[in-house]
Amino acid sequence: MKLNRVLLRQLKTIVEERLEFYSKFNPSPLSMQQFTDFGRNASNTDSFLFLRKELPVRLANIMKEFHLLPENLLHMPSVCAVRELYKQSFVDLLEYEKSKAGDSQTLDKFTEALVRIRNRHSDVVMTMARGMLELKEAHQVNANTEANVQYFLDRFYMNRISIRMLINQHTILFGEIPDVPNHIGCIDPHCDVVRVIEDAYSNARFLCDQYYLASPELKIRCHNEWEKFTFTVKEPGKEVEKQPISVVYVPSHLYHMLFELFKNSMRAVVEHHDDTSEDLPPLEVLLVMGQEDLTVKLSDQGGGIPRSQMDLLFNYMYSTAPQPTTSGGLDSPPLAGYGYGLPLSRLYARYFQGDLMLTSMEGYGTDAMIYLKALSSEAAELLPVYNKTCQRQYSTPVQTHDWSSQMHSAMFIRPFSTNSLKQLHVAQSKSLMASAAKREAAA
Ligand code: P4A
Repeated sequence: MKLNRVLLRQLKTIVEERLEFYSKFNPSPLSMQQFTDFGRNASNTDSFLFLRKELPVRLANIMKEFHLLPENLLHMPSVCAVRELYKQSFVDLLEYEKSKAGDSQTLDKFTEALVRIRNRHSDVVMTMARGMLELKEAHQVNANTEANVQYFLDRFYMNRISIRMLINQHTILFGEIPDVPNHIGCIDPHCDVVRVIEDAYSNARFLCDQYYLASPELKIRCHNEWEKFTFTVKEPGKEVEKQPISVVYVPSHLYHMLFELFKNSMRAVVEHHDDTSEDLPPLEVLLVMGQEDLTVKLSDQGGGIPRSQMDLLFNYMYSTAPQPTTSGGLDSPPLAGYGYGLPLSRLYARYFQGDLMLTSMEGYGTDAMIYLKALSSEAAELLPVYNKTCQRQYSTPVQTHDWSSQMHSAMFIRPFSTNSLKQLHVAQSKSLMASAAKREAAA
């Protein structure tokens, strides 16, 4: 017995042993408030000491979870490539396990290593999407595999969002790039929500105009329930200057969600009204600050989608369509990206305990809701944990037959072609964001 264990131990490489070790820890979620407190007070060394443990823990937790995926998916070249990246980054971080913390050379090297890791992983979403394509081409994908992939990718991308958040905070606070004034790392403690809405709208509108030669207007309404609770003395007859609705948040995350929703709404509206010369019905945003939630509702009259097809919009397997071979031609729809806009946007919302939901009325239009926590102390990271409960998820079959049904599951029938889901330019969004940033810097 004892000999056996010794042999086993020797067979394992050091990396596998460390992976095992770190995967046994739960990730430590931070709240938005902790991020800002930490960002204001912590030293480079404090941050180093936290991250040299927390990053390996988060990496190890998701690397272990890869093993629960169906065997045939694990053999896809793109999935193998991604796992190699993760292993490499994990090894890179092991170098700092025992290094002396106060040493400024170590701190600089650590920050550089984080930048390298961030760059190494920049294409992971695309590579994993390619892995899904490889799987679809090589194998028949059944409902269980599809459900496992959905479950895994939500957790995998959430883990990735969280790791990038930690790396961004550290490198912005302690690296070479100058900080944005009044921001704490990538967090804006007074993120002006209307500004982000207008920014996302105008960039989506630019793409829409370019592609469809038309775009719907935007109407924004705000309601600040909080104003009732702030005891400012209002002099009669005098205009009380309203504070813009703001929240402690990562503006780029909010932008990402809104940009995605605006593109979808614009597309639906323009395509639904393309046979008439009537004015397009405007998009309507209602922004409400409550005591617990900050809610953004985006309503369009784009014709809506049937209830049965709602889940497909968030389905990774379904949204992964092969790139049309004609792409790049003048008449072809703009590069579709991989169509992960909605599921990823929902993860961004959920990451800090918010959510993103769609409700549609087929024949009329769609309402999209973004919920954010109004209080930074309640906006804690939502992180996947590798444990028994999660392991059970992968082995539980999706279909339980305790309700009568003629169809097995609407989810796994493909009622409309993926080609009908043309998307607006995702590829251009990066350059747009870059030019928006430049404009902001120049202003
Ligand atoms: N109706 N409503 C929406 C779409 C259609 C819609 C749609 C045909 C479907 C796919 C798509 C973009 C739009 C909407 C707002 C949304 C989501 C869907 O937020 O009006 O591309 C994937």
